[in-house]
Amino acid sequence: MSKKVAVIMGSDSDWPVVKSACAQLKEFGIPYEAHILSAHRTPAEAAAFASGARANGFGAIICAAGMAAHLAGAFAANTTLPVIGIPMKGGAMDGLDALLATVQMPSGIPVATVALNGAKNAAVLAAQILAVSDDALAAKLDAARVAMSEQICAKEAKLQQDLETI
Ligand code: RP5
Repeated sequence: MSKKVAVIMGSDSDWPVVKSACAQLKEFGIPYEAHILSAHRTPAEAAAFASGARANGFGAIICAAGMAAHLAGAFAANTTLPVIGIPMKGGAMDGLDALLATVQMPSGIPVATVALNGAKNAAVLAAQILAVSDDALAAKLDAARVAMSEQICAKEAKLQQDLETI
């Protein structure tokens, strides 16, 4: 039975961005759960979820939050599963505050932080973490890389064609 990924967001307002992480996990065939849990508004529920995550079959946790973005750090404080933080754009600083709050963790409690609104990369990184012990998933990741490479090669060929028409 493959491990699940937990996709946690601090607010339903994060969902339009976070859903692309769920879509990517689904594309890889990775079981996942998505939940709204807040480090500030539901701290006890967030801590309980993080504390029980390993026993409940999760292998990685994605946490998306904006502004005073303590969600990923609060999860990392309560589990030794890998935690991937998505700092969300928005607010007065347009995400710079969330980026720093997510990435600047104290020594010993890491959060692997992706780009602002980097939901797809969060899912790919979670997949890569699970693929360390899952050869079938590793093969899917390899196939995705090949497909990506082919797409870029096709775009390069089209660019060279367009250049001849200038
Ligand atoms: C964070 O505050 C959430 O993750 C969200 O990105 C931001 C704003 O939340 P709402 O006020 O839209 O619920 O905790």
